[in-house]
Amino acid sequence: MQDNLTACPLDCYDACGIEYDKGRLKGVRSGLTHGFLCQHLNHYSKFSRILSPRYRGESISMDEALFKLKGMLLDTPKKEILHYRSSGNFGLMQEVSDHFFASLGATLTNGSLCDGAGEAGIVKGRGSNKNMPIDEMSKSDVVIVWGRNPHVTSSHLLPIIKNKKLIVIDPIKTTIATQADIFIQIKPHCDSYLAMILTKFSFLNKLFDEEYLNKYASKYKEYYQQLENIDLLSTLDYIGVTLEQIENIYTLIQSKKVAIVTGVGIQKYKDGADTTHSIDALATVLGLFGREGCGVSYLGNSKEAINSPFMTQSRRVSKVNTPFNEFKTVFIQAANPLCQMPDTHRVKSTLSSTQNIIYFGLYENETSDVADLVIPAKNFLEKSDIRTSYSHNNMMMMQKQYESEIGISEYDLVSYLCHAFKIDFKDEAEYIKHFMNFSKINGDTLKVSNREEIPYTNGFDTDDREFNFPEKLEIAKESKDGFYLISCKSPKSLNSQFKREEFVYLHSSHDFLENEQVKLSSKQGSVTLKVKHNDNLRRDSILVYSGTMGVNNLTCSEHSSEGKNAIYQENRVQISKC
Ligand SMILES: Nc1nc2c(c(=O)[nH]1)N[C@H]1C(S)=C(S)[C@@H](COP(=O)(O)OP(=O)(O)OC[C@H]3O[C@@H](n4cnc5c(=O)[nH]c(N)nc54)[C@H](O)[C@@H]3O)O[C@H]1N2
Ligand SMILES: Nc1nc2c(c(=O)[nH]1)N[C@H]1C(S)=C(S)[C@@H](COP(=O)(O)OP(=O)(O)OC[C@H]3O[C@@H](n4cnc5c(=O)[nH]c(N)nc54)[C@H](O)[C@@H]3O)O[C@H]1N2
Ligand code: SF4
Ligand SMILES: [Mo]
Repeated sequence: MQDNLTACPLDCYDACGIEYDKGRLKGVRSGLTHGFLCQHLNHYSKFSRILSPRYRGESISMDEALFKLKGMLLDTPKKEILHYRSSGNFGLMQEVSDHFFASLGATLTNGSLCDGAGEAGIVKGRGSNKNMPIDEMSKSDVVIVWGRNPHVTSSHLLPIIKNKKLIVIDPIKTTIATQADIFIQIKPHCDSYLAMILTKFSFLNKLFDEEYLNKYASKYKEYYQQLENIDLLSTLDYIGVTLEQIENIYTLIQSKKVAIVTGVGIQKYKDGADTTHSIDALATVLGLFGREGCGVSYLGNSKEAINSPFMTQSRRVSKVNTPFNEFKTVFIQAANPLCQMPDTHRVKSTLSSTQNIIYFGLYENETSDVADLVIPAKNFLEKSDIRTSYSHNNMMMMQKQYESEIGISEYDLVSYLCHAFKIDFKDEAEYIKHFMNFSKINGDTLKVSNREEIPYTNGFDTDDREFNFPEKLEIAKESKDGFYLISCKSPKSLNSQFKREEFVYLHSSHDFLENEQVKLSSKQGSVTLKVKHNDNLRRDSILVYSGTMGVNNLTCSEHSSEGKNAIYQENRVQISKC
């Protein structure tokens, strides 16, 4: 492998391969990267980063910072130490800090700010979450983009789905929606109803493979019976979809290879698991699993079929409603909880009663602002790592490109701590080799071994290899007041990294002027933002991007009913003039 090759570290579906060329980053020509990167990596060196450690506002040396960190940990009872790590860098070696903190007897986190509700719904039906890899979509005829915004969050999907027939289902007329053969501008939070109606329509019109269903989903008749209780026309009217659109969908997909591409947008609700479960039920009835060019592509488990070499057993608290106040020392790595966790007011107040907040990251933000000890990390070009993706099966070496005086790598920081606390620890190369052992060479790419290229070819991963259909279906017509809050990803930022958004977007027909300051309020709290008009939105929805300062004042820290996930779009929002 050439020394100048590495991979993008960011929490992103694409996991691009990168060539480092005298200070410039270029997307590799081969494979899924197609020779281009997104704007975050094209401008990577322009974003100012934290250059030196500091303690309570004073700049200190790295040696002093490590010594302070050791002192804070020594002075804290083990059960009052919390390790809070998020996904600022997706390298597998980032988990090395879990090894230290778990071995020490500290508390780690579980639950998810991202895809957990959707995953729970998938596991309920299929028994596991094995993803249709995006390369498989080159064989599809029709792609249904259901709550994913590929021009922003997964642009390397675009060359693969170019020239395919497209159906887009999204409350916002996204760029991909403008290119679609059929676009359904669905009412937010209504996707499971649409999935049920589409499934009912398949049954009514005998558009299913009886032999396949008898073998792998034999309870389909019971499911159909339940769907019979759902009134087609009133439900369509409620969700903002016409019968003609449903018929057009079937005209387009009949006898075709169909891929459904979903994202996190559909599951940021209390019942988020029900949505992915209903979409999977539709995919099962249409016979999309285990067939070439067909399937459902969500966020797979990037660590599927890979064992961790690190100690990971520990007491855990939720990442969604973390009780920071129960801890004396909180070590925050690759995360900005003061912006990205739900219910910012709760996060702020519980964090304020801890004694030591340590922030270990690349950029200044709300969390580095309140930290007692700030330790800059090395960026991905300055350290060695290896990564996998949640949308394809490649494993990618992240080779160190140059030495730098700035920051410390996760490995070196943990090496110092393990040494100080006499915890077993191996050479960096040994850990990387451990991960490499879960790969195989396939042409010129390294792939994770033991993953099915076409998942569920021989049935599902449930006990009887059959799909479990949803039970107790109901259409809960909400009559909550206020706007639906859409809080999805911005092209300018990666959550709160890079260039951050500062507006609320809403339809111009409302009584608010462009650039006018408005107060948004929910039952959790409020935030004041400037208005930007966007007529690609429905009139009943407003959009505040992830990473906007104060957006999570509006959201609640309840868990989804299944999957222990944050539910960023559950609360309704009122708007008033300031
Ligand atoms: N540029 C950029 N790229 C990113 C990120 C970023 O912050 N910026 N973040 C990364 C991360 S952490 C993740 S998890 C992925 C997520 O990437 P995506 O899965 O694409 O997630 P979102 O952008 O949150 O939402 C996708 C779409 O869902 C739609 N949506 C919202 N609510 C609903 C609904 O009720 N029903 C339907 N059908 N659609 C709905 C939104 O309008 C949006 O178009 O992106 C990654 N890539
Ligand atoms: N309102 C709303 N809130 C959301 C979302 C939403 O769509 N809307 N999305 C949710 C989702 S899907 C996610 S995944 C979460 C993401 O939440 P976070 O993971 O907290 O996201 P970021 O804001 O990207 O913060 C990542 C941090 O990692 C640090 N970092 C980057 N590289 C490295 C490194 O190599 N080493 C170390 N030590 N640090 C590094 C950077 O300094 C940055 O501050 O946010 C969630 N919050
Ligand atoms: S598209 Fe995603 S993986 Fe590719 S360079 Fe951008 S952030 Fe990195
Ligand atoms: Mo995410």
